[in-house]
Amino acid sequence: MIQAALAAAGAFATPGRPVSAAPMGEGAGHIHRTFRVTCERGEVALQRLNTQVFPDLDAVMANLQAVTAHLQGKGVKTLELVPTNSGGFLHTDAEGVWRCTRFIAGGRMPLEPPSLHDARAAAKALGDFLAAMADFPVAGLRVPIPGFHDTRARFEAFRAVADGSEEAAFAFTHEFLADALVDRTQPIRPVHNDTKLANVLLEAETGEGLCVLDLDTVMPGLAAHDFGDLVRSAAFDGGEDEVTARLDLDRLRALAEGYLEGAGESVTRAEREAFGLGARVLAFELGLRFLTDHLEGDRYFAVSHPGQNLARARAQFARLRALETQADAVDRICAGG
Ligand code: GN1
Ligand code: MG
Repeated sequence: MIQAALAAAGAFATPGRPVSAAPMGEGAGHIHRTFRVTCERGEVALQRLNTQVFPDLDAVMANLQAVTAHLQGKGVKTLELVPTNSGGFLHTDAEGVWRCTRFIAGGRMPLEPPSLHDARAAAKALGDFLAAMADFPVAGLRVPIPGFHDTRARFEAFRAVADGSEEAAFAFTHEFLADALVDRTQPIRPVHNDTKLANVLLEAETGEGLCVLDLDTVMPGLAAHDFGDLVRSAAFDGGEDEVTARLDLDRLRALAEGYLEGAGESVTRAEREAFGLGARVLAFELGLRFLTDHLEGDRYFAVSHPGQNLARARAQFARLRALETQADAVDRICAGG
């Protein structure tokens, strides 16, 4: 795959000839394969795109170009596409479809689990993103993955393959969450939709937010989806497939303060008041998605060993349980109170 990445990099207008490639963000991204490619006069990030998950690459690329242009116009640091030598932004070869962006120097991933400082900085970067996208016309966004955060549809997909396991039984007791975010007075707006901590880059020197990554799922949605996904990923100790689910309320507060500081006036009170619920719904929804994928034979999320998606599902359900046990405090903190 390294050789394939190097060969594919040669099709892009890189800063000099590509010299070496190394996998990047391994274990963090479950969908595309990403490589850091060193060229004669600089570095790029090269991705082999997952066309099963994103069959409509036209929509993905149209959104990416429009969103990055919008952010650049506001002076917000964002991904910069590197064109191919023949002019477009995608290169197709026998290995698949490739995309290239400039390597963002001077960045680092947030600590795992995040320190209070990293949690606040990453959350602020995501809040800034919401605010910067607030005046982007929502109707101008294409929808590469329909129903991405349609929790009811995710539940029905689970129901169709459900087994008699303890995890499935737990999911059935929480069916009410499938419709919980519907019928609230929240605006449909441009949101990121995949706000896990690993999708934010911090400045290596200062630890402040540097760039929000992974813009492939920017679509119409709810602020509660973005805030909820951040909480389900960042407010707990333990990795995504570890069942230890200690909810850190101080970190939750840092996430809420950072996010609300970034989002500022662009977030309404009704939106804020749904943030705690958003965290529970997103933990539930992702648990359902992992469990469904496990029952379907790991067709969607990349796994390093059999049973990993089941472990990931258990971990999300454990997080949901922890969020429910302390729901009053969670709701108050998430709403900024
Ligand atoms: C996937 O692309 P990546 O790895 O950042 C998934 C998200 C999940 C996340 C869980 C397109 O995100 O929805 O929350 O895994 N992205 C897609 O780690 O399905
Ligand atoms: Mg993603």
